[in-house]
Amino acid sequence: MAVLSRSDPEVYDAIKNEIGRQRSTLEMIASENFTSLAVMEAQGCVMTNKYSEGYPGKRYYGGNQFIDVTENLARDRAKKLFNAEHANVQPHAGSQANMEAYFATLKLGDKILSLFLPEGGHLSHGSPVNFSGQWYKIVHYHLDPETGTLDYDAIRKTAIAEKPQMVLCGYSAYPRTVDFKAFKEIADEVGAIMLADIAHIAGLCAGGAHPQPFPYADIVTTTTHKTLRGPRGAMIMCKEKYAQAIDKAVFPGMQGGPLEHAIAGKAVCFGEALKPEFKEYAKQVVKNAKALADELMAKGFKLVSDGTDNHLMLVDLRNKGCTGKEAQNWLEETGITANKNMVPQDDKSPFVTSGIRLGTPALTTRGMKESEMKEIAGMIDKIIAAKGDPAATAIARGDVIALCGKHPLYPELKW
Ligand code: DSN
Repeated sequence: MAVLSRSDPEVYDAIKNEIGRQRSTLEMIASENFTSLAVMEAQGCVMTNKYSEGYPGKRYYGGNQFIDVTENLARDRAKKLFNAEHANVQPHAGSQANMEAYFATLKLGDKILSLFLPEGGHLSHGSPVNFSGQWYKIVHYHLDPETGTLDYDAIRKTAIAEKPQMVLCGYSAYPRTVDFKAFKEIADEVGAIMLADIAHIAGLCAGGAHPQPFPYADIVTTTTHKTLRGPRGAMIMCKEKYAQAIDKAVFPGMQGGPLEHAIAGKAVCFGEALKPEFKEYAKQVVKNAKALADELMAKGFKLVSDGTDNHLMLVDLRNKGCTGKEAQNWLEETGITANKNMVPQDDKSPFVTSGIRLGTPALTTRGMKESEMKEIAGMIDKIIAAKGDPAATAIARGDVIALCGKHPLYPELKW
């Protein structure tokens, strides 16, 4: 960043400090990851200079011959990766992808059936403070209070009683495998569209570590930066019969000029995800999550659903005598980054919460395996037990720095 360091030292310093933070902390926010340097090179390129409203071969501006190459590569690779009939790689973010999918297939006021946000759903799945809760009628299904898992019979009964136009599966904090076939059967029974928002698990689906949503889903939305490990952004995939409506909803319906530098980054990410080593990464993410979950449970932590099948787990801290907010702060002081999270039947506010969500994608990208997960579970146990004690925090900080030192963020750069 030689040019930036001279032209804007303030921004340069902030970026340099962020590099230092990422190198010296354990990133356990389940929705975060580290892109490859190739993705970052593609995203930080001259394609940011270009206007390209429209789609490959049908643009409203001239000069798009090379932009078309990268957008076509991104679309074709996405289709191959997820066995999709159609892909639109222009959505800027996950919430926008959902908005565009609803806009393409529903009328304002139509009914969407989705998981309740405090039990693992997402704001854009019908929260009253989000556009989705204001423009559509929302009915929620709930996790089984005993098992903390999806109860497909109960979801089916709610669908039959409520007759939604859309049945939505896809979650921000659900640690178990999603049965897409069961959701499709429920949607078909009530004549609804089935939308799968696979933002969290996309990399696992692509890497063979979680079942794929197609051929069951009608529409699939996803971000590209979580387990999929690409640039920040999103995409929508769908059955051919929805392709035209989806494309129209994205442009000109909701967006203007696509971010073609981000689309170049998406193309590189999808290319990486098609390689055999991505399958190894995806499987290791899940193995690491299981190792971390098992070790935490062995140390007396209560996990929602008693474990995990995917990349994340929800720790219910009520038996540990602390809140999610306190745990997040104590962990952060030692360099372990995680987020407080509501747990089912939580009596605390979303700003306090009774749980923390932990994920393994970013640690896996750094090359960590089951033995490091056990070590990290031990650190988390000691940190929570010490309740912010300064001496214990200092020791844990040293342990985190030592572990980070063994797993460079970008070995190619010796970072
Ligand atoms: N904010 C994301 C997460 O952390 O799960 C979801 O969009």
